[in-house]
Amino acid sequence: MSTSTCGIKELPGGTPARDEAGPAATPFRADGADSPDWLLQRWGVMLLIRRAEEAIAAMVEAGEVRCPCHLYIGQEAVAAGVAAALTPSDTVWGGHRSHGHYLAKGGSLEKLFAEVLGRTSGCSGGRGGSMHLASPEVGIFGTVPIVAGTVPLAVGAAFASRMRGGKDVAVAFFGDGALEEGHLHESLNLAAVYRLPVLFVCENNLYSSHLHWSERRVADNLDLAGEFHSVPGTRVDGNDAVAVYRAAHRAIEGARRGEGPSLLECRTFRWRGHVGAGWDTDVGVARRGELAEWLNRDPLARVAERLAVLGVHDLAARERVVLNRVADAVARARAGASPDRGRVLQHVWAEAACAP
Ligand SMILES: Cc1ncc(C[n+]2csc(CCOP(=O)(O)OP(=O)(O)O)c2C)c(N)n1
Ligand SMILES: [Mg+2]
Repeated sequence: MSTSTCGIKELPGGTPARDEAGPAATPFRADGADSPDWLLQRWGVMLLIRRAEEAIAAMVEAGEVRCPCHLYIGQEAVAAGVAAALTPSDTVWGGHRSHGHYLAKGGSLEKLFAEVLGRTSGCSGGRGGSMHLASPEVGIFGTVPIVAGTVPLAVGAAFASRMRGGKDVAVAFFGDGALEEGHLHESLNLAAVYRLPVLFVCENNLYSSHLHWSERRVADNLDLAGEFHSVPGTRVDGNDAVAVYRAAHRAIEGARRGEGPSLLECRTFRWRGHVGAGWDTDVGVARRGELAEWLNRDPLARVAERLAVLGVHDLAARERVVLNRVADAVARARAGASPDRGRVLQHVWAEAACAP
């Protein structure tokens, strides 16, 4: 086996192992996901995520945002592709790198900026910051920085959906590092035993902080992580929104029909450092030089290429609309109030625990 510079192990002869990798690898098909409208809509979601995060990066660099921010830039096709397969009442659960999941599921842009700026108008009242996003009204039940922390909660939500006799599916987004947490495997098993409607989405960006997967594992086989627990897994090119959507749609509709959980390993790469606005480094440690190749696999450019083949070339006006939306939302978020210091213990203790 060899490892390509983009970090995907290749079989002899250059075939990527269990991967649909490679620009434009997904064939055009006569389904909704190859209509200009669908592609424009997904491109718009990905662009919103990217421009929103660039705005956050600028505020981090300026010292205006003080909470740790883990940027999603480069991974947008995963959130946008999966969200396209979800209904408003399906639930989404995330981790420390979840701005994209929040926006793709329909979370308010202004409330995201307000949250990272620590304003009371933030989606968690300005108390949570970048890593604690919630917006139950659009199905975002929580993002939590404890690695894999929300995965059992997604299984619980799927259990609740089953007990209510509903059709809602829960989606747990987590990274490749999260698959090293024991309770993630307990979650896979419980979901399989009860055939729960949950999709486990592993965003394998090849690194856990600055540690490459090959420093943490013997084999490149995260798509098989559920197999021992009887949860089927699929590896998909995570920079291809169409491929992600098709795989997620298949799994989610199966879960709705009562066929149980599945796991999607989406191969992707973050462009920025593990935390903060810098490019490619974590605590001063640079990665292995893969970034240049992954910049060429830009998920936005790949949708734009598909649109061009369908005759849609000029995206500039749409780009301006998104930029203006982001600028307006930042301005409104900045104008919000900071939390009152006297209320710092509010929401910390339950009433009964405080009672004499
Ligand atoms: C239980 C736990 N252990 C360790 C950490 C410190 N930590 C924060 S992010 C991270 C890396 C997670 O990597 P991965 O799951 O691949 O997600 P990525 O950052 O690549 O999106 C670690 C180890 C933590 N927050 N929680
Ligand atoms: Mg990772």
